[in-house]
Amino acid sequence: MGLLRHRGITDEERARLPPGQHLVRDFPVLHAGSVASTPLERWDFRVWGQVEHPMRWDFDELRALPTVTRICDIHCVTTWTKLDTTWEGVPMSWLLEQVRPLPSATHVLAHAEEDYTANVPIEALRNDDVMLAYRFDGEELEPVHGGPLRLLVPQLYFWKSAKWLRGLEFLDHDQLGFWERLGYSNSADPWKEERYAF
Ligand SMILES: Nc1nc2c(c(=O)[nH]1)N[C@H]1C(S)=C(S)[C@@H](COP(=O)(O)O)O[C@H]1N2
Ligand SMILES: [Mo]
Repeated sequence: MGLLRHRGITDEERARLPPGQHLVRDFPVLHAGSVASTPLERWDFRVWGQVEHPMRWDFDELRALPTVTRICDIHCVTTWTKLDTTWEGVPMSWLLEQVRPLPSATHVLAHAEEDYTANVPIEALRNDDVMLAYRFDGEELEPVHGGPLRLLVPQLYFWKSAKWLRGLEFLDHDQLGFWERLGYSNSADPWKEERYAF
């Protein structure tokens, strides 16, 4: 057992652990498939579907958009929780103002490299911490953690936070994402311990 494990956990930290979760101090890496490596010259980010203003940004354009920094806790369904993670990127509130979802829009399907997808209700995007994240802990987001860009929806189990994000599709219905089709919970609220659909 490493030194960190002996340091234990404070009452304040314990109170921030959703049911069935344990605290980690490192940053585990989890994904299906391989780390994406699309050259930045060919990289773009698109928003389409049930929106008034579909958008497309290349990498430089995306990096020139307004930014926000947020500190939040993240919870993986495999039971690890990491507290006080610092992220920087484009706030979802700003993006929603730009693209203007149509009244018919109810859900968003996040599209990542290699056909990874994750679905979230639009309401879940309205939380203040939600962003298109490209920096972590004051550094460029590492490729293994989803760089150059990942979705961050920390209120839901972390599989909804798609790494190597390439686009958001606004839908007038719900459509299950990669893990949701494989039996993970659709709603994915860690505080309700919504891990699996069955
Ligand atoms: N593109 C993509 N994003 C993904 C995944 C994946 O397999 N592919 N796995 C999800 C899962 S299950 C978790 S727990 C987090 C892990 O992020 P991390 O490796 O930065 O800790 O990424 C999520 N985003
Ligand atoms: Mo996960």
